[in-house]
Amino acid sequence: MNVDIAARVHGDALARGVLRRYGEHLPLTPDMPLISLGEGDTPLVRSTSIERDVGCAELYFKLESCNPTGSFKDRGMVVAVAKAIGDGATALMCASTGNTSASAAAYGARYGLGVYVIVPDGKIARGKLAQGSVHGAEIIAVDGNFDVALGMARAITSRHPIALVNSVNPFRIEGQKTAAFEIADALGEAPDVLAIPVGNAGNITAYWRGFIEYQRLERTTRRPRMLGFQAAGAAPLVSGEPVADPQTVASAIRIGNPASWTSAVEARDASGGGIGAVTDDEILSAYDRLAREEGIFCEPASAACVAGMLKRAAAGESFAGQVVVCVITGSGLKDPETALRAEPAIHRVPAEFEAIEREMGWA
Ligand code: AN7
Repeated sequence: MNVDIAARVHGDALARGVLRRYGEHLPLTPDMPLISLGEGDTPLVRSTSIERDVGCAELYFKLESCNPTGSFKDRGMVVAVAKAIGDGATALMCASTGNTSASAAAYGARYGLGVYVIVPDGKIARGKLAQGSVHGAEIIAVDGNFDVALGMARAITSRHPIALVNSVNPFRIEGQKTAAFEIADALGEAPDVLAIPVGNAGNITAYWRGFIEYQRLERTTRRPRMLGFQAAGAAPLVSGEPVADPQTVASAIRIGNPASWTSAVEARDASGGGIGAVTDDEILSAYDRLAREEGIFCEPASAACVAGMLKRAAAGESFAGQVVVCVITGSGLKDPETALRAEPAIHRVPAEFEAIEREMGWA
C-alpha cells in the first residue's frame, strides 16, 4: 500500500462497514485495508399497502438505496477496492449503467485512486452522471450499450495494471452477499421469497451465495426462493437468448448479455425460484405506488421486483403465509428525469398567506 493511501485509510475505523462487520465471511488478506464509507447495515422496512396486494404474511423492503452512494453497489465496491489497494493498484475501471460507476468514483476519490468509467452514451440517469462527475472520475461515453462497454473494460484492464471493479471481479459478489446476512439477522430466519431486479445478474448471485453460507453456518434453517425480475425489453434470462439491443425505462438494468448468466440460472433453479419479465408500464406503476403509498423513492430498476411480485400475485400465485423481501437496489434521487416525466403539479400563487390558504382549500 502506498503512503498516501495508508494515510487516508487511517480514519475509517468508526464507520465499521462491510469489511469490519463481516470480515470473517469475506476473503480478506493481510494486505487489504479495512476501509469504509459507511456501507451496509441498511434498513429493512415493512410494507404498508403492497403487502396486502401480494397476499403474503409479511413483505419487507431492503433499502439498499440507503448506502453511501445510494445503491447496493457500495457493499461489493468496498471489498473490490480494498483488494485493489492491497494489490498495489493505483487505478480502477468499470463499465456501468451508472450505479457501479458512482460507487467506484466515490471510493476511488476517497483513497486517491484514478477512476475510469465506461458508460453507454446518453443512457445513464443524470444523478449517476453527476456522482461520477463530482467525485472526479474520468467518464468515457461510448456509442454502444452496457454489454459493449463491459467488453471494452475487460480488454483494457487485461492490458494495463488497472483493477476491473465490475461484478466479474469476485470480490464484488463477496461483498454484496452481506445483504443476505443482514436480512436473515433482522428476521431471525431466511425469508420465504427474495425478490430482486436482475441486470448483469451479480446481485442475485451474491444474495444466493449469502443465504447458502448462512444456512451452512446454521444461522438459518432454510433458503428463500429467488424470484428475479428483468425489464421486458431487456430480458435475456427469460428468453434464454442474449438481447442485442436492450431497451427499458429502467436504465440500470438495460443489459442484454448478463456476465453472471450461469450463476443466476443456478440460483433460480436451485432455489425453486424463477426469473420473470415486467413491462416498463408495470415498472412505473410500481415505482409510483412505492413513492405514494410506501414513502419509498427508488429508481425504476428497483421497482421492477415490486412490479414482479404484484404481477405474479395478480396472475393467481399464492404467497399466503409467506415472508417476502423486495430489494430496493437504488435511490430515486439518481433519476430525476423519470421522477419528473410528467410536469409536477405546482401551485403558483403570490407570496401572501391568504392566497396560499385559498389555494390549499383551507381558507
Ligand atoms: C439500481 O451500475 O449494472 O443484476 O453498471 O443499478 O447485479 O447487475 C447496475 C445494476 C439493479 C441490477 N438495480 O443488478 C451498473 C449496473 C439497480 C442497479 C441492478 C443494477 P445486477
